[in-house]
Amino acid sequence: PHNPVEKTPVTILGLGAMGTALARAWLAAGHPLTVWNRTPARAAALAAEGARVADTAAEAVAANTLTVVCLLDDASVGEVLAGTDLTGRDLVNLTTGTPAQARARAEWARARGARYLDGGIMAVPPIIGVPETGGYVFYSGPRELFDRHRATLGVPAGTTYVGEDPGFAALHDVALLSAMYGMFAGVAHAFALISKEDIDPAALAPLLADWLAAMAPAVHQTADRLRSGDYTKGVVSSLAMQVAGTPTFLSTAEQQGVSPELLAPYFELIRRRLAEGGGEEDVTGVIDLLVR
Ligand code: FVH
Repeated sequence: PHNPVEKTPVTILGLGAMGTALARAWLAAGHPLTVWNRTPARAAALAAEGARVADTAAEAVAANTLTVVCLLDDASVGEVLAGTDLTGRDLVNLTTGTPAQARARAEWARARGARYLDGGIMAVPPIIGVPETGGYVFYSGPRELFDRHRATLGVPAGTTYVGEDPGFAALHDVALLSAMYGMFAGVAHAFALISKEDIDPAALAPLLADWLAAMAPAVHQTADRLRSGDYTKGVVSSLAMQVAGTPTFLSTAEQQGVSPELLAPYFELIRRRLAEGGGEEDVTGVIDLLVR
């Protein structure tokens, strides 16, 4: 068995932008590293930095107990691992996918004698290995397996364990990124509104950023209302008031020559909730309308 005072050897399959950043972080921290990539040229720089380059994925997996996979998508994971012997291996899959893909991949790995953790990376390559940037990875799967590799997995980025269900890391990843896209949509609309005016986007930017940061804690109230089932609890801005304000937003968009296509679907949902009697609630009831 591996001496615990030594750094755990790691195998990485996939040397794209993210796999290479992960590899560099482990190399820099002194972990013996074996790498493999479909296009071998991408391994050359890492070899010069001390990584051992395997000729095949099977050879790379055989080299170490811990294998980290960071490939394009779930289909490429299936292709790459198809010819490998996973018996007794600890497989950590950081490839982005759906919760269903993660659950199926966990079962697939278990059937081949491997132990499996799934991960969802909340970071971009330049902040991997730079702890103060706050990048982290969601992990799900067996708690004992996560605890065993926690120190090693914590080298490139922070770690947040979200449960035994192997699909939960992907679900948390997609949930946070979905919220991010909603924010990007609002930001796009805001910049579009000022685009034909003598307003410097750089002057609006800090106002927008501060406003979004001030609004962000509202997610805790939403969680509180969802848990209690009382969507009227502590409501300051009622749904009725908010729906009454929607013509102002739509008219302003029209006056500024801006399409309402990003805002309109949300307004449609809050109007529906109002029509169903949710006027004294806040906007939490929209969640019930979304869940099929
Ligand atoms: N880069 C980012 O900003 C995001 C941040 C959050 C997490 N994602 C996910 O990380 C996975 C890898 O992303 P990446 O940035 O490393 O992606 P690429 O640079 O495009 O590299 C893709 C690697 O996958 C290999 N590959 C693709 N298809 C196959 C295949 N059929 N068989 C074997 N390998 C394959 C590719 O190999 P090659 O093209 O160099 O031969 C790269 O190693 C991803 O899930 C993101 O969603 C990154």
